[in-house]
Amino acid sequence: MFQRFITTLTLLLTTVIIPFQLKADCCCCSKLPSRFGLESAPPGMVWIPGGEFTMGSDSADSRRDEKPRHRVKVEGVWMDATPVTNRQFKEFVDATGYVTTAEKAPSLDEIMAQVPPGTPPPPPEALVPASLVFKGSSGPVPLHNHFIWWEWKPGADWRHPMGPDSSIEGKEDHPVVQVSWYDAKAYAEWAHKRLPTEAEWEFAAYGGQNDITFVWGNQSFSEEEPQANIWQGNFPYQSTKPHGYAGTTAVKTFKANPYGLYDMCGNAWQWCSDLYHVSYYQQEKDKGLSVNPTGPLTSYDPDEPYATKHVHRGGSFLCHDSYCKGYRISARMKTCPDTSLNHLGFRCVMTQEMWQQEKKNVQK
Ligand SMILES: [Cu+2]
Repeated sequence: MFQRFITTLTLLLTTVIIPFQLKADCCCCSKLPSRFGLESAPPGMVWIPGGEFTMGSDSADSRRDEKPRHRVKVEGVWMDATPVTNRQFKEFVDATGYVTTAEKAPSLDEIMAQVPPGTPPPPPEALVPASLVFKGSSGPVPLHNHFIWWEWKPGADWRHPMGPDSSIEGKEDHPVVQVSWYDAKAYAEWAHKRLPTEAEWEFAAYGGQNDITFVWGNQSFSEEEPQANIWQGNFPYQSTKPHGYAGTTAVKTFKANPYGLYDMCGNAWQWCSDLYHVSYYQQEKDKGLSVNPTGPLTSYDPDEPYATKHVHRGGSFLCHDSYCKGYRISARMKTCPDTSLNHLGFRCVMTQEMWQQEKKNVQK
């Protein structure tokens, strides 16, 4: 159940990574009364018209999983104009008492039932609520091992994104981070929305201009006049940004794309509903035009072949050209659904049908 422990186990035991089957723990019920009034658009959401586009990239920067480019058609959908903020997530937690994955201690039995016989148990101090926090490095490091700059930190959660001594005070309008895929999904259900599919997300990020590399166009990132909150300086040890490398910025700090979407690039990664499979795009291309794709049926990441992962998109304040260039529109990233990190959040979508239903509920 606790995929996030793959990381811990990898760190602590340097052991074999094993598959965990994950169950969604849903806290919500879709038959709640409408949370909306009679507005003509769902509050805080913008209409993404839908259409046909070319998904993926075969540019020199693109990775294996972005290829091949293939044709996709998506239906129009309402999308949150910004990532879900700390303020919004708090409303959800206050209303439901929801406890996020990072706030729950994993059980030793659950872990041991899922590791190969003979695997030594993790030390008891690892079996506490904890999450992954970026710690950087003190100097240049090889960029192929991300365990160097991430730390499993007890007490890190959405209210304490960098660990127990940190807080979100003054960050009410920052994207919520340290939320697992399950947490994001639970929020979406409570809000009568859902997570976007990867195709919906990418279509929306283009803002109607399918031939661009970055949300702002084709010009490279400018350190002098930054177009988004990504890493500036030398990754992962030296940030030249005035606010240091510690984090997120308030949503809407940078310009919206033509659809009115903010933070589709940098700041915090955003969970999508799809599972991750490295050859998914090839499967999609083989099918011909793909209509409203919802992702592969199984997950496969060659980096961690036994892990089940979901996709997230958009890049974060940690993205840099020297490492991932993950802030390109077509860039894909993947994480286990019960893992949370201090650079990973989400936004939601709502179909026209869901919105019509909300309005009917109000009229009743
Ligand atoms: Cu990145």
